[in-house]
Amino acid sequence: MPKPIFVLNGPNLNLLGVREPAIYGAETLSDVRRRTEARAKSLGLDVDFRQSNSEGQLVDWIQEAREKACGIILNAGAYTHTSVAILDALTAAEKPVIELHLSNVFRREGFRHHSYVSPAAQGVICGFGGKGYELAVEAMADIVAGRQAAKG
Ligand code: CA2
Repeated sequence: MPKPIFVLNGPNLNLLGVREPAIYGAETLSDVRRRTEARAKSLGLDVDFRQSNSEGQLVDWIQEAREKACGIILNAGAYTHTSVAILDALTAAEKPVIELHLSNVFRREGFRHHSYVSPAAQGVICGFGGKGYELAVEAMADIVAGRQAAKG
């Protein structure tokens, strides 16, 4: 088994399924975790799924990924739109990164259209709710196996 994919979730995502189902869906973060783990297992991969409301904790986990992960799937939540620290950590990690959002951020407020994460990411998935986590695992499986189709 290769190193796990770190699936990192940022602030307020622990509220999934509890508030604002019209935007983020009815699934809880535990539901999303289960479907992510199942998809990874079906592809022969392992995931390490985490959530924190703290920017520094996310930076620490991204640093940890440099040694312990084969890649990083990151839903940085609102830090996506504010955090140079997370961008710097992702760049330093030298691992494949997929940026992920439940909602289609481009259909929402203008301040969500800019991402500090995107320059460090191989690709971005948004707008597919919890299904996006499965899509991200599939894409990461291809990247890790050297099968990725496009290079940006
Ligand atoms: O669509 C996404 O996944 C976001 O990363 C979610 C962030 C938002 O700031 C980004 O622009 C897009 C917010 C996560 C908050 O999650 C909640 C879930 C349920 C209830 C309230 C907040």
